[in-house]
Amino acid sequence: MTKRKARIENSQTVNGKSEKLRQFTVEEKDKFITTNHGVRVNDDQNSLRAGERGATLLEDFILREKITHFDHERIPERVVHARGSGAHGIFKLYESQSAITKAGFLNDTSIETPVFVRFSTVAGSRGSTDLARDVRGFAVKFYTQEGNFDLVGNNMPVFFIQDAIKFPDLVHAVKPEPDNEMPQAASAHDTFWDFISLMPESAHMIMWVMSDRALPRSYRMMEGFGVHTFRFINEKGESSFVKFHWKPLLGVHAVAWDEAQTISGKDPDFHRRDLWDAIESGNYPEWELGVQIVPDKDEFKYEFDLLDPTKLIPEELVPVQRIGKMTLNRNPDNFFAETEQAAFHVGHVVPGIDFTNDPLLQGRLFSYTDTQLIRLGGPNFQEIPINRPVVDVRNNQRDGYMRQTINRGKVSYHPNSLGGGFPMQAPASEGGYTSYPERVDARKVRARGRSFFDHFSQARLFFNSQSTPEKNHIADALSFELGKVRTVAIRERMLRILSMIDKGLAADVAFALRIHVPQDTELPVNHSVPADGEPADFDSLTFEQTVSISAALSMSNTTKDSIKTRKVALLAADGVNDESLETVRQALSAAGATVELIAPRLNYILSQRDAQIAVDHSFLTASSVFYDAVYVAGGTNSVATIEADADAIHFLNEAFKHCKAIAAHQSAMQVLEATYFAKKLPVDYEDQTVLREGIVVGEDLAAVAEKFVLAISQHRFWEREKPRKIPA
Ligand code: HDD
Repeated sequence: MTKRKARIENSQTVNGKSEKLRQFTVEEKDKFITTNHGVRVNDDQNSLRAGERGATLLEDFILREKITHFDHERIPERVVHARGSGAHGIFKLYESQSAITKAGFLNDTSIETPVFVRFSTVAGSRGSTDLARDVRGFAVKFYTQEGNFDLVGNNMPVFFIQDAIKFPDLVHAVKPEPDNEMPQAASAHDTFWDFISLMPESAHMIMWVMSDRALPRSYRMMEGFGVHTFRFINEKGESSFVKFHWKPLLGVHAVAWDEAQTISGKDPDFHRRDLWDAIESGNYPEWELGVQIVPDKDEFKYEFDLLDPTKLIPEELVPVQRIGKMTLNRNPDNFFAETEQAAFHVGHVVPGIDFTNDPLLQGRLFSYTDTQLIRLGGPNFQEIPINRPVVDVRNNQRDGYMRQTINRGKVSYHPNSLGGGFPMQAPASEGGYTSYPERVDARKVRARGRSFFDHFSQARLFFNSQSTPEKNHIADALSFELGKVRTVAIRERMLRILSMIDKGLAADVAFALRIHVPQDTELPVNHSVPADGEPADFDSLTFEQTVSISAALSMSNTTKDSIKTRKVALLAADGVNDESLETVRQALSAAGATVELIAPRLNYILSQRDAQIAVDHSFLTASSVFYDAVYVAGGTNSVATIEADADAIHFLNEAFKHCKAIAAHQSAMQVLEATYFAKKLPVDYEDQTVLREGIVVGEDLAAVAEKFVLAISQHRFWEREKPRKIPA
């Protein structure tokens, strides 16, 4: 065993990071208030004055200190991904990956590696809504025994641009417009689509962002991707290419766009709350880490370039192997100290993981440290507790703002003799990082390879792989976004681009905008030029595809076998039939759902048997958009009250509109009949349990519950959306 391996094995701890954070964590219970310098404060209500009605004295060091600290409480928000939520957890490996990587945490199945994860939206400010149509950041910091490895990914496997030099342009275009700072957390405006319509390389990513992937039901129900191709290096120094994936065990699910907009108003913290509540209630979110491995020799095997971040590797070509599981099991103690100050960096790698020449990745390697210098205020941000590795940090870097470490001795240089030569360089056998000695023989150029110029094939692959409702959602999203664009020429340019992806899609959007798909307009030129000359027309740059449909790209093929952690609303009022409420509630809870009772007023309702049943929300504070499904309990008086309550009927109509499972006891049929959708559904509600398009009604409560659980597990009945559109 090498010394490096021994070091890793000897230092296994179960969440060693949480233990280390504890030394920085304070509790105030039974303690006196003190100043920042430890002096106990006798009066925290009154400043020191020259007489009861007199001016405040400059000498009041307690007042001065408190106000000064307050005045400096804010730091710059992240320039992108400002809005986010974090959680602690662990990563556990299933099987050693030593054949392909020497990374210690991917070699030893007995190690539990602590992680800190931050999910985010990209465009909005820190206080913006969670439900914006946007990419989600999925950043994971692994505190490994060989230092920190950060996998700074997104919930989409590709990106808008191929070269980091375009990143500031992309972000300037999508952020609120600079003259009036509108709109907040939205891409539906002129500058974004102006830029996109001039950047054909963004076509594939645009398909993802206009799809329901941009509207996750929960952070816990979205995939994560490292996006770039990275390298794995094994002990022998052999390299393979790797793409990283996170696969959520609850499946990949989304909300409807209309629903997202309502949630944004009713609970802009929807995703943050969902993550927090799930962890607090012990429903720990889980993802499997997947890898797609491409042997070094296959670098040029595919019709797309592995270095192009606007391309994915279809799972049909290279399957995703699931190699371990991440569980998030602890909420942060302090949002600012942990989530806000967490500093991620694609350049934080450990031995066994290395970069490729993807030009987007290469630029990111510069950006992330640089941004922390301004955001966290100086070069010692790695000493902030959340950013510290669990292993020792030893080097000759010194000083700078807010330095915490007290380095002893005279020596802060290497080589030295006065310090005995320490700290010393680590050979690879001792875990010293060595870069993959990739052979490079090239001329310096500002140009892209021709292999980067097929912008439409994978956009088409994505679109063709979607189910019909998913395709409709993409067309609707584009119609919405381009409908908010004021400049007609931008709309037309986008339609021309869409027509390169799918003529039907372009026609649908053109119909909604009531303009024609321009046939003869030139496509926007590529502003980048292939290294070997002028770009030819786009058709000649379209390479033949080996995969035309990829099942993994459609959310309709995701896991739909559980209702764990799904939120279900039970509607009832005084006089509710006890069995009709409790049988369904128990069945849902037993299947892992979170069930909440909603009534016209708060506190409690009285059942038929005179039991006081606790109410979680009234119709005033609840909304259908907070739930995945809704059930109407029976009982004559309860049913009559709910039927007469406009908010309850709106609740049901809205749930129907958003394609959710709806159930009712047979005796509550009249409530359903008061909705818009009763007229739309060709359902025969005879005295039997009916499951059609996600609507379950019946007398037999056990059967209703069983079918309802099945319906909720399907997530949504998108098929009913177009043919049975209702006002709500
Ligand atoms: Fe980035 C933050 C993901 C391209 C520059 N990025 C940031 C975060 C995520 C990503 C998840 C938030 C981290 C956190 O929670 O603190 N970024 C990506 C992905 C990209 C990508 C998946 C493409 C594949 N990013 C990208 C480029 C650049 C940046 C090309 C610059 C050249 N990203 C940044 C940044 C941020 C950032 C400005 C803002 C805050 C931060 O880094 O810490 O440096």
